[in-house]
Amino acid sequence: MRFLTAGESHGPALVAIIEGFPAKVPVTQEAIDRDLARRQLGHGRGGRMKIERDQVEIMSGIRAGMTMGSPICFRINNRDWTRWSGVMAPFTPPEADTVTLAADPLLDKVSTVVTTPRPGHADLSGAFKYGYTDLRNIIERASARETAARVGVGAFAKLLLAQFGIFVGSYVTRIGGVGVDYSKPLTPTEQAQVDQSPVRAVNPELAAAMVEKIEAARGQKETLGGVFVVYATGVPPGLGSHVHWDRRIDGQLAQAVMGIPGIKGVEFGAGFKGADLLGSQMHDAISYTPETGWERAGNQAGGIEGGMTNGEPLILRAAMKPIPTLYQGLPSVDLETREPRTAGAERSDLTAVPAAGVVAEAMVAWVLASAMQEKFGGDTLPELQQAFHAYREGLDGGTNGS
Ligand code: EPS
Repeated sequence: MRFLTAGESHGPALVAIIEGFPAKVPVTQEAIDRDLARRQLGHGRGGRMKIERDQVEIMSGIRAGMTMGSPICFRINNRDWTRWSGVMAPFTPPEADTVTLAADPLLDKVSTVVTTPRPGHADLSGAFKYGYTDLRNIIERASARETAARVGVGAFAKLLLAQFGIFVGSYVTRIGGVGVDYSKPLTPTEQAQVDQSPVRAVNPELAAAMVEKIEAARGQKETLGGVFVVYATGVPPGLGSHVHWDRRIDGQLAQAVMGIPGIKGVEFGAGFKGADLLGSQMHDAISYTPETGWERAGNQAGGIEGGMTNGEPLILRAAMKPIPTLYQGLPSVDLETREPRTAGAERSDLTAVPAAGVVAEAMVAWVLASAMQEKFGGDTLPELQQAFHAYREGLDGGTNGS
C-alpha cells in the first residue's frame, strides 16, 4: 500500500491518493471526518482552525460504503482559499502585496512575498535547496496544514485495522515542560475522556496546568512543544521482520512519525530510559500456560522485539519542538538584502502537540495496516481475514505450525 498527498496550505484543497488498499472494507464519511475534526482541536491552536471545517470529499475508490480495490482519491477543501485565490493562482502573478487574514487576533495581514526565513522552519533550507528568495513557495507546502490529508489517509487504515480488532489511540503527556511520565494503552472510555480534554491530556489536573502554561506563553508571544504517546492494542505478533533493516517495523514507525512537522524524537517502550537499566530489568520475562497463552511480565519493549511486533500493545512516544512561528519574531537575515531582520509572523499555533498526537495515530495506523496487508496479503478484506485467522490459530496452538 502507498499514498501520496498534494496541496498547498492556501491552495484550493488538499488531495490524497491511496493505492493498493484492499477491496470490501466498510467505510463511512463520519469515521474519516471524526478524525479530521479531532486534528483541528486543542487549546493553543491558531486562527486558521476557526476558519476550516475539514471534511473529505471522496473522488474515487469507494462505492456504497465499501472500498472497491481501485485507487482511493479524496480532497479536503481549504475554506481559506477564497482569501488567497488571487495570491496562489496557478497562472497569474499575485494580485496583491498582502493578504488580509481572518480569525487571528494577533495578526491582521501577512505579506504575499516573504523574504526573511523563520528560524526552525523549512524556510531557509528550502530557499537554499530550491533557489527561491520568495519563501512563500516553501511555506505553503511546509505548513502543517498538509497533515489533514495524512489524517484522512490514516482514517482508512484505522477502518481496516478495526476489522482485526486493532485500535490506535493517543494522548498528550507534556506541554512546555508540564507533564507526567505515563505510557500505557488506554481503554476506549479513557480515550474518549482524553478526546474531551482541551489538550488531550490523561487527567483533568494535568490538562488545567497545561492550559495555564499555554496562556502564559500567549502572553509572552512564545510557542510550546511537548510529548505525546501513541499506542495500539490488539496488534498480532509478527508484523515487520528481523531480516532486513528496512523491514523492521520500529524503523518504519519511527520514520512515519518523524515525518510529521516538528517531531524531533521517537522512542518505544522504555525508550531512552532503557539505556540506563540492567539487562535483567529491561527485558520482559516470557511465560506460557495453556489457559492464559503467552504472557510477558511487562512491556518495556513497547510491543516490538527484533523489528517485529510481539503481541503486546505498541507504545510509542514522540517529542515535538515548539512551533517555529513566533508572533514576537526571531532574529534572522533578509534573503535579498542579507541584512539582519526579525522574521515576520505567519498565522500560527501556540502549540499543536494535541493535534500532532492525532496525526501520529494516523501514521502509526498506516504503517500497521500496510504491515497487515504485507503479511496477510490478498486483494480483498475476506482474503486478509482468512489468512489472519489461520495464522492466529497456529499461534494459539503454541507454535505457528513447525
Ligand atoms: C495548520 C495550518 C496552518 C497553521 C499550522 C497548522 O495554517 P496556515 O498555513 O494558514 O498558517 O495553523 O501550521 C504551522 C503552525 C506551521 O508551522 O506549519 C493545520 O491545518 O494544522
